[in-house]
Amino acid sequence: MLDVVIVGAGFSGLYMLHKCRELGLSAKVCEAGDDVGGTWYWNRYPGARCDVESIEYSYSFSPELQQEWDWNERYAAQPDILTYIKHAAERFDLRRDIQFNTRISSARFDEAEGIWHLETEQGETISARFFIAATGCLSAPLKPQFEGLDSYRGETYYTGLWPHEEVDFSGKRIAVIGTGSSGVQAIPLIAEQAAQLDVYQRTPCYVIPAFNREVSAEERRGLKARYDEIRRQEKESFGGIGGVYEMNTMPLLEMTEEQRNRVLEDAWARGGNVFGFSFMDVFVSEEANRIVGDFIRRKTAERINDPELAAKLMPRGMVWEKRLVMDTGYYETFNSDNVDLVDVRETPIERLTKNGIETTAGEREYDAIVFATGFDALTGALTRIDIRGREGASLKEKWRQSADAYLGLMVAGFPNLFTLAAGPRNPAVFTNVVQTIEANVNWVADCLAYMQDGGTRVIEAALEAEQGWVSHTNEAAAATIVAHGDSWYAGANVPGKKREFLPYLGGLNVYRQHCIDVAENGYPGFIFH
Ligand code: NA7
Repeated sequence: MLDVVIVGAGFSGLYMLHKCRELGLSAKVCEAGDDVGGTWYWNRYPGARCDVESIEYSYSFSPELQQEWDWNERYAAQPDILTYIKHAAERFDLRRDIQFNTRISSARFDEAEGIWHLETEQGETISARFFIAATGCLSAPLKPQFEGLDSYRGETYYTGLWPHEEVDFSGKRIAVIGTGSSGVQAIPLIAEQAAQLDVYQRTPCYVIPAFNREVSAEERRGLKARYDEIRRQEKESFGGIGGVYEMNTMPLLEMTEEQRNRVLEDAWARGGNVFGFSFMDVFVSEEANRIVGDFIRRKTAERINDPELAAKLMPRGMVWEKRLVMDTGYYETFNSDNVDLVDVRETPIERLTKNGIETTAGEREYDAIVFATGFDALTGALTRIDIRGREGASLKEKWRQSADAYLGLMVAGFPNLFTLAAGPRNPAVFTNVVQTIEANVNWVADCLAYMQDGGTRVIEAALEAEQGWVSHTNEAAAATIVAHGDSWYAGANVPGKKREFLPYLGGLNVYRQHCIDVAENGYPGFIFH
């Protein structure tokens, strides 16, 4: 029997394994894919890249790794991130404890023994004292249930389950359904190959230019020289980013109009999340939110030649109500003759047919349909496993009522199960996720060391503590103006899922410190046996 079984070999699972080894615990990672990488293993669609500066979207726990690795672009592309994760796996000799091609189908906590028994799809049972879910927050792809889905005879692709072989769209008629981050990243590259590309848009997102570029050797040297400072600033920030560029911290509403325009233009010119996290009053002030929204709309309109098309592509809701999207050439793609927009709010999709897609405006034929339709975020990866805690209670059933978790790390009734930046009530999706992962892994490792020292074998979240944390996360969400939208943050994209705002919006800086305080104060809210 193992001390620890970790599910998932992405950023979080790999670091957790490394920490378990440091503690002298026997640990194994079970991974459904045939290699490491997690999100970056599965999401191989054209154009996939991170939207946090790579120098920051990377492990900080090893100064040596930081110094030896070269990020050649501001925002690394998926193949480069995957190469980095593979390098980390080799560098820390992690592969020998990873079992690939192993999808966990169920997990049962044996109360008498204090042991988790995990069952794989192949029928193997893996037992361990601790079950650590490193399953990712956006890792359960959603397949929309269009009528006739199975009758369509052309090729189908899901951005979150992209084939490993190169997909060639040259000369083909393609439909892309979905215009979140994945669609927005993939569309310009698919358009370059396709004879005809139709983009099916339900909700236009706020899209900020990434201004991705190469990072010169000299610039890299400069960044590496101040890595400690960059990491320190990340730790002090709301989103776990901000160390590379100096961000505006002054509320928009306290600026003169001239100042405001200068700061908005300046942040826009630097692009990506520098813009996204430069105006924190968008989270709390409708007026500030409208100013930033109008600014983005003005900039967006300048990028699209046809005003009628621009009107359809224009985002309308609150900024940050859905995740901001970073693009490279997205809107310009619509200026090409071979690209067309289908607004499915105007002409809804009725069904898929043998040859294509039928909307209320008629049928269009395609050689391939790309579904960029998102994920069952924050709960899906865990509820797709039949997880049973005390008295055989089902996690899926519990979360059907309310997706609760204490500190976004443990669930009452499910002893010795930790979730790493993977479940509800955790700030991960509003942050540089690698930083949240490190905060969670370090906390769990410290907790395991505490249990080793104290000779305790079982830890669980007390129900009252969980409810207290859930109330706190609800209050943090209610204190903003962005938590009411139809977003995957609130489960709105999954038919039948309870509508509740799942992430913690209090900021990674506040969250990290709170978790540290809980540990330093002897883990109030946790019960040890
Ligand atoms: P998202 O952001 O959930 O985007 C999914 C897109 O697919 C979004 O535009 C949806 O429209 C659209 N969608 C979903 N179902 C349908 C149906 N049935 N019909 C039409 N359109 C549909 O997922 P992504 O993969 O792009 O990005 C997820 C995160 O991964 C992202 O935030 C980054 O952190 C990385 P909707 O907005 O729901 O109206």
